[in-house]
Amino acid sequence: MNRRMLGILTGSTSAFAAVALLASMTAPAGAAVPRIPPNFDSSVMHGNEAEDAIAVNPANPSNIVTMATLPDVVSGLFEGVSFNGGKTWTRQVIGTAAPLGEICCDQQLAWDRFGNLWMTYLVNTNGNVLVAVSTDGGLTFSKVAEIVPTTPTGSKAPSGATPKRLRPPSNNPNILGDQPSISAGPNSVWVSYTSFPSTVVQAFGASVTGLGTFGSFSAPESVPTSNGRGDFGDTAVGPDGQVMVTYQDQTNGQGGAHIYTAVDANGLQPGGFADPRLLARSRVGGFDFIPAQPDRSVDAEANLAWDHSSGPHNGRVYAVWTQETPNESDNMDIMFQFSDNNGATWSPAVRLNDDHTVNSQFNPAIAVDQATGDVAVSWYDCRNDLGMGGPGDTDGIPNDDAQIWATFSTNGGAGFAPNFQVSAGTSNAPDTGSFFDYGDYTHAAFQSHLFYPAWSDNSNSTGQNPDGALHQLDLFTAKVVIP
Ligand SMILES: [Ca+2]
Ligand SMILES: [Ca+2]
Ligand SMILES: [Ca+2]
Ligand SMILES: [Ca+2]
Repeated sequence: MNRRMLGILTGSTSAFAAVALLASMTAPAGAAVPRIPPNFDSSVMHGNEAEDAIAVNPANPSNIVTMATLPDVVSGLFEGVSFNGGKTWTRQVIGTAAPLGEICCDQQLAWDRFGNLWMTYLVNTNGNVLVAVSTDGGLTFSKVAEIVPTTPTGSKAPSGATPKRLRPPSNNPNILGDQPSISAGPNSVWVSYTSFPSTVVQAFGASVTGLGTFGSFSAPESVPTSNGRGDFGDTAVGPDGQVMVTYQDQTNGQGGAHIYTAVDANGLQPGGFADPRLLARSRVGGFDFIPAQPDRSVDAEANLAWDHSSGPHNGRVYAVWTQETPNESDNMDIMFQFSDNNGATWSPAVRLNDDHTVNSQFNPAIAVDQATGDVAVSWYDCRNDLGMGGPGDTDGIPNDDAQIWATFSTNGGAGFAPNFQVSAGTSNAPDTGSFFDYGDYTHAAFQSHLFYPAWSDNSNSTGQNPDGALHQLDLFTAKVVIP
């Protein structure tokens, strides 16, 4: 019924009208727009913290862990650990040497139901894809896997494909994994990544049976037909252990991309991924430059979240991605779809950002609350930067200042709440003095009605940024209570 409703609403109305109508279904007229939640400066650290990861402990939703790449230093990640929902933090830099390795970048996090916090990352010294696990709420990590990306026979690099990792590995700059992502299901954990130079999407996983109890990681398997045209992917694990990856086929340039999903229906059992299915056609390329990310650029940043909550939408998988309308207009929007049949068919794409501007929304993050089945999405949003001053504009230039906005659905994605502002301040990536801008992605975590978006912020809205005067980025989050 929900999918039929979506079809009707999107069939004959503009995307905006559809979203506005959908929003009105879940928000009675006069419903209060959520107030901006208190913002937490998680990093309070010199230099820029960008490209952020966050996870929340299913067993203790006040235990959150944040991580950021450090583009200004040779190696290491910022890590913040909170046991009180972000009020106070244990802060450290990890991965500057053994045993985790000299971490370069591309860290992502996933917390499983047993309490294991999984992390994937890349190092400066080789092109491998690594996995570490924490069993103490994020305070310490142990390296548990180091996978060597493989190259299928007959592979050929597409013209102009360039790894987008922060820096190439020192020993083999031409053979490497890039853009890894990680996801935990009920009884397994999976990582997918792009293997360069063939730009094939590969995935590997392990069974998980308890806190600190898990099997060996599998050898990487390649997604059929992704060879030569897969990058900027994401990973999700379903309730029955099935695994989905998503990726875009345009690995460079600004022109646009097809976004695909592919499923390994039985996960860790023998048998690999089926042929990919087309999810959407985006006009966002692999390196699509916008005023808010003028040096780093953005990709379509397709991301997945799979409901294994045992609730009414158990088994539904959600996808978000970035559209640009028209091409090279910098009018980026956040699109949303879902599937009830492992990606065989998808609901029509609806636009989640409900602004009336032609400004950029980019780097979407999606998370399912596995306690309730609710779904929430956050993103960087330039809607309030018309270049005319005011709280959304730091410099009189339109569309280059970003805030964080979000929305949520309590009915499986049939309707969404009106968008609400999460960041108290307004950030400007060109002011950071860093080529990395906010990085390639951000993340959000959602557990037991608590939604924690993570983002990079140089507004210094909390007054704690040690480089506030230099407009360098700190890693922020906020605790958003979803009713
Ligand atoms: Ca484009
Ligand atoms: Ca837009
Ligand atoms: Ca501006
Ligand atoms: Ca900083």
